[in-house]
Amino acid sequence: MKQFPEGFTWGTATASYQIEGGWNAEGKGPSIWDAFTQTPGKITEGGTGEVTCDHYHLMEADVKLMADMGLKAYRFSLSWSRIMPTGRGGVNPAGIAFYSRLLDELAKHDITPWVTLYHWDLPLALQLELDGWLNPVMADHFRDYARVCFENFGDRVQHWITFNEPWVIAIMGHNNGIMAPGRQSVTEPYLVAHQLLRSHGQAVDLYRREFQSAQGGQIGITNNCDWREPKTDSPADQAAAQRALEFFLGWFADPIYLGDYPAVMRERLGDRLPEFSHEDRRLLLGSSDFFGLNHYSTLYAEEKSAAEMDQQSPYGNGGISEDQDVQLSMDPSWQVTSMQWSVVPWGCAKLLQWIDQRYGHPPIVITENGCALEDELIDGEVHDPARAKFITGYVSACHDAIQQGVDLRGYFVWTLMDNFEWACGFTKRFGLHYTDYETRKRYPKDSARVFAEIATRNGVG
Ligand code: GBH
Repeated sequence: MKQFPEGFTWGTATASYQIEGGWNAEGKGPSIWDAFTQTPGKITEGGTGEVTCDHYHLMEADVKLMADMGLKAYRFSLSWSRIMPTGRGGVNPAGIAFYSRLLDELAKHDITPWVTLYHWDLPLALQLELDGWLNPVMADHFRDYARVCFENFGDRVQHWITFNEPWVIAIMGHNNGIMAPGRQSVTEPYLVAHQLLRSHGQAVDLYRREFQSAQGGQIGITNNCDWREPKTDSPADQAAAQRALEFFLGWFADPIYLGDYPAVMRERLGDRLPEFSHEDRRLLLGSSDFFGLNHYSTLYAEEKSAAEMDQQSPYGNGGISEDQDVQLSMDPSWQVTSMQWSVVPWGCAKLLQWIDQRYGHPPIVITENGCALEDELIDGEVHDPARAKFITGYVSACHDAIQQGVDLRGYFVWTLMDNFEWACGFTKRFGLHYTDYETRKRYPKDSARVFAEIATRNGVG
């Protein structure tokens, strides 16, 4: 039996647009995801987040699910346009009241909240009026929104996350356009990433100057990264894998831990990569109290020029591949999930090591890990043995990394319940609870039991 360090955090995670529903309830303004899902052809089978798990109306029951599993930590995100309907100016009292009730409910069940300020659902007004994250003024608006959150919720929140996965916002929102706001450009991703980093810096600076000493919490950012394994041991492939990781995670983590974008990005992108002002750099350096990591998958990386690259390769997810000269691929022996992401637990251990070494042994928290697989509902229970195996495999890899000296502090499984999976709509099943969207009922899964057992064995609950 593997034992984790005392105080290790075990939790589940969700995001506002994926579970809340209540898309226009009680004064909520529209977000870019409300607009995107209503655009024909963007979402598989035309799904939207209008109702999804109806968490906005079933919140108490959902918190009870967590309590029944013995979970002690819950990561969720705030919907900016529920709190500020047009993103700036007026506050919606019903939005504040909702999250306030959620926090009280969690406290009642002794569940520690981890609160993400932004998980992709930008108030639509800010996109229409300001071009969203392309506009440098967004850092001011994000800071003002963060202030509203710290003021109203900070007395009950000890763990803040500014952004979830800026890489997805930049690449999937502004390069391949699969996600809202659906833009397709090779210059915008680098501009957007820059404004996201600046906005993060502003919010952290505000928290530290005006709230941290009184409220005593921690604040950080969550980045996503899949592992890149050199396809062969040739120096060229090793360099390609390293370059791919720097373009993926280094893009966002280097400015925070090392003070600037990776040199390899500067060399290859030239003017397309913005420069930080002296002030931005000062605010960014050291601006994360923990290293938030979402990790799902692994791919091989090999050196290939843009001209030689297989343009049909489905793995466009490594960033803008022409900028990297890296071809991604999969080993035929690897298992894949329903979303075609590979299941490679050792990739998780290797990535944790890479972060540990590059960023000087930071405290790391895995804020998401999980898988989409088909489940079977029999007699009111969901059978998902493959997911239970996935969770056991990745948690073991985390344990290996800790044995090797990595300072891993927590693990959040994605997700608490099946939900709206962005561009994939409702077709994929991820989490701990199967959701029947017709009856809005949730059913327990095998994997939920396995996860709860691991947590309980480690002294939680
Ligand atoms: C997370 O992002 C999101 O934070 C969450 O909202 C979402 O529900 C969850 O994932 C599940 O999708 O095709 O092999 O190249 C995950 C970010 C980026 C991870 C793309 C996997 C592609 C793997 N993902 N990456 S591959």
